[in-house]
Amino acid sequence: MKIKRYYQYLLILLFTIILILPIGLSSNVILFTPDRNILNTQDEYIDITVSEAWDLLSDTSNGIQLPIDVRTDSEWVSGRIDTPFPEFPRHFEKNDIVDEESYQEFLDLYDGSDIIVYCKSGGRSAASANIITSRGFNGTVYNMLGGITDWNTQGLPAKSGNNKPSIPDTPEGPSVCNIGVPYEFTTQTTDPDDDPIRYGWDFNGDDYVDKWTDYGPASTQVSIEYGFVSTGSFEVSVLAEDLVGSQTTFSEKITVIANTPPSKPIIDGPSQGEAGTSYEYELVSTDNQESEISYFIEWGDGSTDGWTRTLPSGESLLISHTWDEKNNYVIRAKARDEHQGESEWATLEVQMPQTHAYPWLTGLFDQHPYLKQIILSFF
Ligand SMILES: [Ca+2]
Ligand SMILES: [Ca+2]
Ligand SMILES: [Ca+2]
Repeated sequence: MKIKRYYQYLLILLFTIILILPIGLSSNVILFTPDRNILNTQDEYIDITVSEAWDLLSDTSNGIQLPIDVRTDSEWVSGRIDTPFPEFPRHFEKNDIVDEESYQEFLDLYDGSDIIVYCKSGGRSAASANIITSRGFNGTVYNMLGGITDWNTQGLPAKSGNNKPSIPDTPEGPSVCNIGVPYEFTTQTTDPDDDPIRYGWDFNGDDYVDKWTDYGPASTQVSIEYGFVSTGSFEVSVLAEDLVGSQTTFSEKITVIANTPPSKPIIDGPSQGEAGTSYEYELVSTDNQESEISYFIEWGDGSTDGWTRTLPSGESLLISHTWDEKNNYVIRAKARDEHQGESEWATLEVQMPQTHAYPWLTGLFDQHPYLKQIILSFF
């Protein structure tokens, strides 16, 4: 009975803790900013001064905030705030935030981020912040009071006008790729304004960007991974775009062959025999690009013949080998096409249970294979 009561107390204690815990937590959830009396929740935005914005944007240890300029295109190009990477300014016009269709684009870019909207003097940014928060944005929304006008008055860093980045360096990357495998391509460029840059890659020579990198600092080597999905010969080039949206033309092109390696070879030949006797094996593989094929064979006894001469796709290679010691061996063979695409390894197990003691027997056995079976059965 005593033990039962002990458990009852324990249960009551547990329930009490479970009941009290959320009350304790919820008292921390509602945060007040006493000086401005604004609730810090996701359906309200927070007004901040330009120097508060600068403190947030010049320091990544207080989190990453993305400044978003909501003024018109021409205002944005003529001048903008200058904050260090990765908290550099982006442009998304207020009218495109109001429009429900283009607002989806805004969400694709910024939902889940903490953002600081700004405009010329704070009117359009407040309206934008209001719309963003009313539409269920994930992340904290700050509105920069006084806009870029206050920012400039306070002497905070800004940039005016814009110059195009330089055409990116000719891409560096492999000249042959096996399809379905990602390969790395790299380039870099400079920007006269030292703006953050993103790179648009064209992987099929049609002068349309197939893949963009994220924005990164200028004058830094940037790589991208790409795997070709079909075979053929492709021209690869790259362009650069700075944060203002100014684009270069495409770089010089490099040619990449997208290849498939030959099929895993078929090894055909005896799987039993005797040491000291030479046996002949037939190897065959095919290649989708009808490439000439070379073979590499390991005989399982530590010896190899290296890469063989090349043969047309689908044509058999005849090659023979003698194992000196009686043992079980695994023959391994792979095929390679003229683009250095290598197949998987094929294997064949061979048993050499007998030493070749009487050479004259070989000739006899060749003529009468059943004799060999009979004699071997005695051992
Ligand atoms: Ca920050
Ligand atoms: Ca620029
Ligand atoms: Ca393209």
